[in-house]
Amino acid sequence: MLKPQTSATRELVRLDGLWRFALDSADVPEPWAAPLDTPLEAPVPASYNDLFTDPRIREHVGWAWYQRSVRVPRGWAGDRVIVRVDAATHEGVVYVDDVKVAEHVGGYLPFEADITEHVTPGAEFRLTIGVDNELTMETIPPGTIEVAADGRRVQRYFHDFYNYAGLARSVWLASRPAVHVDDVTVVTELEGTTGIVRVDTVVSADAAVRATLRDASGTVVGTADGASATIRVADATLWQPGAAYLYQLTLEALVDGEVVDEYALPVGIRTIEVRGAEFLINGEPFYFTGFGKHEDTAVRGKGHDDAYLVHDFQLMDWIGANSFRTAHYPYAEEVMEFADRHGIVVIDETPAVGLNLGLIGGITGAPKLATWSPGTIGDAAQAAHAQVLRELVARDKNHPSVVMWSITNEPASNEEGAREYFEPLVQLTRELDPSRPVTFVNVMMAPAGTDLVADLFDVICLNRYYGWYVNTGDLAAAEAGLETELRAWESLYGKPLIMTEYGADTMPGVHSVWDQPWSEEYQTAVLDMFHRVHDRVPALVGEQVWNFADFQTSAGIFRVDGNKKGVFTRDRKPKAAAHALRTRWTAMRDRA
Ligand code: BDP
Repeated sequence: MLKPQTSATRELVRLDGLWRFALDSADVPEPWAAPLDTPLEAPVPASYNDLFTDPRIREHVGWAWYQRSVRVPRGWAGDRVIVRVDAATHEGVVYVDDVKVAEHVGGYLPFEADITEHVTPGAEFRLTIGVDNELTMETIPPGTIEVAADGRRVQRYFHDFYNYAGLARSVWLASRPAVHVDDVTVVTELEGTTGIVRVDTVVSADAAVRATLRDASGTVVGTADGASATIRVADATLWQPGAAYLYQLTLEALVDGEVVDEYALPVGIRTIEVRGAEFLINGEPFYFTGFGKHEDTAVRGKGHDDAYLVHDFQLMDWIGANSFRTAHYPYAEEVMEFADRHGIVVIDETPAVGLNLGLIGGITGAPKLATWSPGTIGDAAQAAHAQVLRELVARDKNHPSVVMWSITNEPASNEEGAREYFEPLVQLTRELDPSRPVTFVNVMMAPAGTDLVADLFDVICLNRYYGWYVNTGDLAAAEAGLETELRAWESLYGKPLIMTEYGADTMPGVHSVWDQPWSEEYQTAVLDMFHRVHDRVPALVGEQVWNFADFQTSAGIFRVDGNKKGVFTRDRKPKAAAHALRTRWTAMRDRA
């Protein structure tokens, strides 16, 4: 599904702003059927949880309703009218007046509906969007719902970030010609200095296709006719990490020689290859520096915000980072486009996090459950996971910044059944996109030798907490343990390894001359210890610190108003470790 845009043949209205808002209630069985009778208004885009002071809203489990009236521009007569929801977490339903027009499961990917038959150009309609935040053993990510003694439903989940819900990204009203460009897949290759741009276009009906490629100054560098086209660009300027260059591809659908639709797409010419234990971008070994991030800010929750987008990328540039992972779900498309324009490399991750039921054991006394079984993560979750992969690749396949798919974070890859679960999903990812490597993020409890799936992947990502969850405060033991483990991965697989998480919770302002957990000095010392080991292990081709910034989690005694492993605070102030990272990474950047 293509992102809506304005073009010579398309128009777009952003429906962001304040919407009427109400939690689902037995008193109003059909909230879409009339104007919502509610004192509450909620901004779109934003998660709703932290907006209101009422704890029943913050901890609500189930449906919530957003509603506003929308006028269809009168000039849209003759065109199709589309409603597009960039994300509804975790399930969405859309009504136009009394008619249900769309349903979608999966909280971090877009969906749309053609509402032409239900609206009139020039007239208003009532747009109601329901969002359901429930996580079950059939959803990705998974969760369970418990009923408390007082009858309240309580959502439990196995991942370490708050279950923010709502309309956290934009909602759009779009026009599109009846005969239109429906999809396009762009793959680039290099022959010497010539860029090869392969363009596969899908049109909605019988129409001819014309593709035109322009350079950044607008000069036409190639054209091609047909749904399957190849454009050769002599002396191509490459899309490079830290030096983005984008061509502009314009696709036209033609009927009887007349242009009926136009759709434009930025194109970065670059190649990705895994060779032995190296990760190559444009044929050159690439070393990832940067972070696992989150979409997380105060008040907005996971609500997309262009100011934070710009500021976060500024801080990543300041610190010398060249990459990030979209931990632990697909991010807003604005983020991906920004990375395209600014040459930041992205590991694009699905929301398949928390597929590891053993992790809920420990001192809570909860029984350890088998992760891969019919009653836990079974066929239904696997089908949901496959659907998320289809939608993620469909959405993000044309971003030059995306260099690899991460299909899951920290699954129970050491438990029986893991291979049966993952093998078809890896296969599916390769079919959906043969042009990019596929990875998964391995958890510390499944080291080389006990992990059952790592050989299925091109690159092995590791989250390791030596010096924090193990060898706490003992960095000598931590250093030895880390090196032994990395050497084992290196010799067993001979594939590139990336340290996708390492770090330590840190309260800004806590200081110590000793190796004292939670102090700013200790966070720096843990990172320094990892870096000494990274520099000794050739197969290690990247380091992404956990996390870019502090972020909110569910309530728990291991967290202090959220996870404090940020190198920046939640409001983006640097902790001491930020300066140490800056010294290392800017020096690496200057050498590259
Ligand atoms: C890893 C998870 C990440 C957590 C982190 C932590 O991948 O989501 O936030 O550990 O404990 O297990 O800080």
